[in-house]
Parts: sequence; structure tokens; C-alpha cells
Amino acid sequence: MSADFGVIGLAVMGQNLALNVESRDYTVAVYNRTRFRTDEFMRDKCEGKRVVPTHSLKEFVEALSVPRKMILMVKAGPATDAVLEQLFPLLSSGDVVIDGGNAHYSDTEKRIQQAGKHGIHYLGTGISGGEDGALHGPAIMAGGDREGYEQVEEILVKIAAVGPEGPCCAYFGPGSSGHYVKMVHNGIEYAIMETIAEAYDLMSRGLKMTAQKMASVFAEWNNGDLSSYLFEITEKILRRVDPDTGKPLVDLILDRAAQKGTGKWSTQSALDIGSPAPTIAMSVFARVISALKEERVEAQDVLSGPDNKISADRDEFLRDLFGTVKITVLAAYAQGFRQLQDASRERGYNLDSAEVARVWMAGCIIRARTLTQMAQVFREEPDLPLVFLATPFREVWDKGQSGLRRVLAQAHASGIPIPAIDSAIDFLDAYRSARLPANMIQAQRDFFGAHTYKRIDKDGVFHTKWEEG
Ligand code: NBP
Repeated sequence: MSADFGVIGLAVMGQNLALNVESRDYTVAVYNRTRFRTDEFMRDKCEGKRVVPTHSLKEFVEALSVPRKMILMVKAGPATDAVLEQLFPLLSSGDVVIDGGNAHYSDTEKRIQQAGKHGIHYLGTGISGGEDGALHGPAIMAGGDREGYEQVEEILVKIAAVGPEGPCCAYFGPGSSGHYVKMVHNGIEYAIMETIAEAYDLMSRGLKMTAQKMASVFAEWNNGDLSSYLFEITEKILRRVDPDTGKPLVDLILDRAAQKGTGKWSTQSALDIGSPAPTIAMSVFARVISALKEERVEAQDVLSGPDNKISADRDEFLRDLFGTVKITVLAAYAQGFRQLQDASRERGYNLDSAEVARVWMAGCIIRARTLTQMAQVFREEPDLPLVFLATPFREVWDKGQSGLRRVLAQAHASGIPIPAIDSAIDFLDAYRSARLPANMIQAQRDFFGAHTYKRIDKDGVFHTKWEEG
């Protein structure tokens, strides 16, 4: 049987994506480095399905109809290089290779060049939605070879999630644009997760609320303006009780979060291109600090601080917190979209922000109701530098900022850390400041390094001998 499509890598994402493609009436060839995984997949999940198991890359390539179309769902980095090194010589000019892993965009650029030497169409493609999304419909962010995309578009569109504005799949532009969009998606994901964690901390440690009560708050928020996947799962997490202890399961989970790959890369790239993404960056650093568990435990007895109790009226505080969380989540999206625009200019991606918002509306981890409004805003003003400047989002700021400032004061007075929330207000207060203290920084730079400065009252470049006269 000649297969329409191939999947390389049968861990959680590859298996589910293969089943998704098969369910749309395609025959799928599959290959995994470790044979056992392929055999197990065939035995447990593929009975009666049009899935062709193969046990070598040569066999895999021969099982595909020409021009061959395939997706790699293997670990990003050296594992992907190892597969491609063996795969490219087996392929023919005109074949299409989609890298669906979370590759670093610079690796994607390099691989596009390598594929080009073999006449292969290479698509660096972000796939978001985790296990469930891969099976039922992920968000698909493709980039790279346009001709290649046209050959696989039908399949990708069919397997994608369907959002309020159609299938969540798009070709974003040349080079590594698809993987770059996915990377920033994950940066935003980090920031929203951190914001939720901070709100949970304020309610839990600050207001001493039970998990069930907090779940009800998240349910209410999820029914309103914050309606989104991450808020939905937070309610479910808070309601889960550990059968062994009868305690909320979340309370029993070690407070140490991993950070690697895309969230970190998103921040590194923001720094490289000079794009302001502090809320995303602080979310990465929050995970870095969380990993210092042993040090934190020791420091608790060394460094004094308040008792974490928030003594505000609970209902008023929760009302303020709702506005605070809305602004912080919006700051994460605002910074992410801004980074995409900056990167698009810098790297020639030619990204369409409205289309990015549309693809993120369903299937992916940061799907949220607010993205429909964001797509609309970007359609009206494609080069809008910051979503807060558009009326619906400016109103979120206008309505929520006094409450945010109260939450901030209470959190700091109680000693509960809120790095994402803090960074959001600092970012917005800086962005709306016509004059910032960078004049002092320029003076200092000129003082110790003769870096020169410009003046606000006359043209030219100036240097002062600060120690003289
Ligand atoms: P993993 O990222 O855990 O990768 C496991 C797969 O890579 C297995 O098939 C493994 O084969 C293969 N592999 C490795 Br490791 N080294 C290899 C090598 N040297 N040669 C050939 N194959 C090798 O799997 P995943 O969680 O399914 O994710 C797949 C991709 O999708 C990753 O790039 C990931 O970042 C991305 N992604 C994951 C998610 C998610 O929710 N998990 C979401 C979105 C994107 P083996 O069985 O022989 O070890």
C-alpha cells in the first residue's frame, strides 16, 4: 500500500498526529528509531487503520507515494539533525519534509539550506496543542518553502483545529517564520501560566482560600473575558483531589518548574532584536528561581519578611485581581505580537499579525476568546505597535489599572512575589511615559566612557568632561 503521508517519530506527538492524519482518510506510513515503539503503537492503536509500519528510514521512504510528504515529530536539536542526515540522501527532488518539532529557528534556517541542496521542500512548522491537540486538531504554524506548503496544505488544513474563523493552520512566510511564531507562542504561554500561578498564590497564601474556592474563581473568570484553555485547565487542576491523602493534588506537587527550549529562546531572541518582552522574560526567570528549591528552603529561615497574609476585603481584592490578571495576560499577548512584528522586520518574515491571532484561536495552548478581538484589531491596523493602543484593550487598562496598583501594593506588603504582574505594570508605565530616566543613564555612560549624548534642546552629539568645572 502506497502511503499518502509519513510520520517519523512515534512518541506522544507523532503517534497522535499519525492517527489524526489517518482519520482524515489518508494512508500513513510511520517510522520510529526504536522499533519497539512502532510495534507497540501498531498493536495498541492501529488495528484496522490505514497505518503502514516501517522499520528503517529506507523502508519508510519507499512506502510513500511520490512526491513524498512527511512530518518529523522527534526531539528538537541533535535528534532532528541525526534523522535528517540519514533522510535527505534517501529522498528525491520535489519531496516535502515538515519539521513539526520545536526546533530553534536558527536550526531551521540551516536545515532549509541543507534541504535545498537536495531539491527538497522544507517546512519549519510549529504544532501546538499537546497530545490532545495532535489527535483532534492542533494549531499549525507553517513557514519555509511556499511551494512545499502548497503540496501539503490540504492535509495540514484537514488535521488542524477549527476555530471561529476557520481551520487553525496557515503559512506565515519564508525561512524559519513558522518556528519563530511557535516559539513566541510558547513565550506567551509561559507568561500566562506564570500570571495564573501568581493569582493562585495571592489567593492561596494571601487570602488563605481553599482549592475549591479558587477553582470557582477561575471558573467565573473563564466564563468571562478571560475565557481560554489555560484558565479552563486551572479550574480542573484545583478541583482534583489526591485519592491517597484526600488533599488537593496541586498542593502535593513539588514547586519546581522546568524551563528549557522555546520559552527561553523567545526571551533570548527578544533581547537579540531589542524587542520589549519583560513579562515573558520574568516568567522564564520565575521558573529559574523555582528550580532553586533547596536554596529557597534555607533562605526562608535567613531572610526575614512579612507573613504573606493579605488583609484586604476578599471580594474587593478578587475584583481587583480579575482586572490585574486581564492586564497581565494582555501584556503577554501584546509583547508577543510586538516581538513578532519586530522579528518580521528584522528577519524578513512578512508576518500577518491578524493571521497569527486567527491561527491561535483554537487548538493551541494559548487559545483564548480575546484573540478574536485581537485579530480584528490587527486587520484594521496591521502595524499597530502595541495592542493596548486599540480601543477595546485600552479600556482593559483604563478599567483595571487602579485595581492592579492596589493588588501590587498588597502583594508587596505581604511578601508574595508577583514577577509577571510587576513586569506588566512596569512595562505599561514605561511605555506610556513620554520621558524616562534614560537621560541619567546617557549622562553616566558619557561620564565614565565618553559615549556622548544628544540633547533635547539642540541638535548634535555632545560630550562633557564631567570631572572638570
Ligand atoms: P520527544 O520530544 O520526547 O521526542 C521523542 C522522539 O524523538 C522519539 O520518537 C525518539 O525516538 C525520537 N528520537 C530521539 Br529522542 N533521538 C533520536 C535520534 N537520535 N534519532 C531518531 N529519533 C530520535 O517527543 P514528543 O513529546 O512527542 O515531541 C515531538 C516533537 O514535538 C518535539 O520536537 C517537541 O518539542 C514537539 N512538541 C511537543 C509537544 C508536547 O506536548 N509533547 C507539543 C508541541 C510540540 P525513540 O523512541 O527511538 O527514542
